[in-house]
Amino acid sequence: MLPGAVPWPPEAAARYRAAGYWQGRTFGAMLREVAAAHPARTAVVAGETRWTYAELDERADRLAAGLRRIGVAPRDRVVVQLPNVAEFLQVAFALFRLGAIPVFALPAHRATEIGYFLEHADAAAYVIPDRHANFDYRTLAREVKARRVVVAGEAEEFTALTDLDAGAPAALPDPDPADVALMQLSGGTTGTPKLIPRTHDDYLYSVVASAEICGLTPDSVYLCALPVAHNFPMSSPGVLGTLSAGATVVLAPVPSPDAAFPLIERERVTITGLVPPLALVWLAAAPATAHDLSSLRILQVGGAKFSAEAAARVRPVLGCDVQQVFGMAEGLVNYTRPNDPEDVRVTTQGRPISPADEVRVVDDADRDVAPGATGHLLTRGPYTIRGYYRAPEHNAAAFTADGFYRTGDVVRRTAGGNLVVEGRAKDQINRGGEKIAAEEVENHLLAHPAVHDAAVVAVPDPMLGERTCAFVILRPAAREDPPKAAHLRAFLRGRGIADYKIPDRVVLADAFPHTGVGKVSKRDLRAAVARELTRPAAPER
Ligand code: OOB
Repeated sequence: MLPGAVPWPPEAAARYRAAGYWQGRTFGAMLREVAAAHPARTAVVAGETRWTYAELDERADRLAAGLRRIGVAPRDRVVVQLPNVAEFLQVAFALFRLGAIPVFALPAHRATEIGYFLEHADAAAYVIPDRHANFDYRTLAREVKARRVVVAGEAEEFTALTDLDAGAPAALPDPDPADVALMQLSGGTTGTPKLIPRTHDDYLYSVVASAEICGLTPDSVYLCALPVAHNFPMSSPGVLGTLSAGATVVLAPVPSPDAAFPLIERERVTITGLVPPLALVWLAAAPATAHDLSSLRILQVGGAKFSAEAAARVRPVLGCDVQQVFGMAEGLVNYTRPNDPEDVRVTTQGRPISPADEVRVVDDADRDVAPGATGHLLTRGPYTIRGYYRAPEHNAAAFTADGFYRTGDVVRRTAGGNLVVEGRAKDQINRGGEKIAAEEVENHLLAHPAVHDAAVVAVPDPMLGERTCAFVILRPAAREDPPKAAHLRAFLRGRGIADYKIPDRVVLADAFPHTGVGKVSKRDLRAAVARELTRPAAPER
């Protein structure tokens, strides 16, 4: 196992192997097998690009050899920040084949986040598009210190992906299936995001089992509308599950109905996954669309709580089944099953993938609550990590001594064994599926010379579920001429962080309410925003 990653105890690993969950197969080998069985089937469609399985397989091999030539070695970490383009899959499989480890950043990440990933993972390379969504990633690459930069598109002074893809494929030894295949990012609750190492054995198990749960066959067509780097569209069953089933991946550049509905019609899409706010947008747009959406069988919704009211509208409006997906990049994924009764699919967030997933619902002292009662969700299993990468101190708090991951989610389990998400105990904002660690944004605010203290909390929002509100106490010297909210936002942007982390509201405060032990009471602050929101709106400063 890669140093810095936490292995499963040998006894658990042996059990997962003996039970057949861990198959000793790598992602590179999986693609090889599917390509041999269905060489001419379409693997991926993105814009005008269409690659068969044979083509994707060959492109992955050629790029693996090209990356090896410029010095990327097995176990090297490579930060990959690509949008929904076909090259995403080529790069991912090239790295899997090489045994190098992609660290999947989101297109929204900026210099501070990328700089941190490069440094924390000690990355050998950084892979970017030239431009995407009005942003030039080469400018970002110049800001951060990357050892090598590979560009999908116009490379300027960097290395062009097409140049690496030009030579002959080399025969590379298959990496160890028990070793780390990739790293996902944690939504996080701390000042710095955490990296989640996933092995071939564990991730491939979750991906193949997810494809099975969703009934994928070689005739399925999966539309990847969310950013492919995120764990949900990547693996639940996502693009990797789709490829494992020999089916077709369609990558949408953006998830709006304008972009997605024509693709559903043209490619006869059968399944897609959305976060709740997008599902609401689709539900609003579908009745008036001229596009034929009748091929759609399953609309997955996950990443944040989807209300029962909205879930109940999916079949009448879109003519397909809703599937709720409650997962986390750390591992555990719960699904409602396609043949579950309608009320289970509408009112619950489903049950775990695996019979070997252990789920506990506990009180504040880690004691199991009574059946059906609400408590903290702890989990352990064949595809849930035992630790974040290079984070021993954080791991001691984030996992129990016997290896359960503390999800920070507050849930209850129904008599039928399905989970219902009731809330959250972690200091995180879930902004329509995008996770924001309060502490991270607070630290950036504290860097402003006028800011004495800052507390970031969630505010309920009918569309996004939650938005962010930053409470700020100014230093006495700054109170005469206080900075405007827009100025503080611009300051945060200037710190090089993803746009979704910029607070939606900034409220100046004189003091923060405190809990009994002297910590800032976020609960009272949330109540304060709720009161503020019910007052007639004052113009924001
Ligand atoms: C997915 O993964 P992450 O790592 O971005 O976020 C995980 C957290 C969960 O701990 C929970 O707080 C929240 O997101 N969450 C949900 C939810 N799905 C995720 N909360 C309520 N209802 C749901 N359906 O978000 C993710 C990973 C794989 C599949 C699906 C989602």
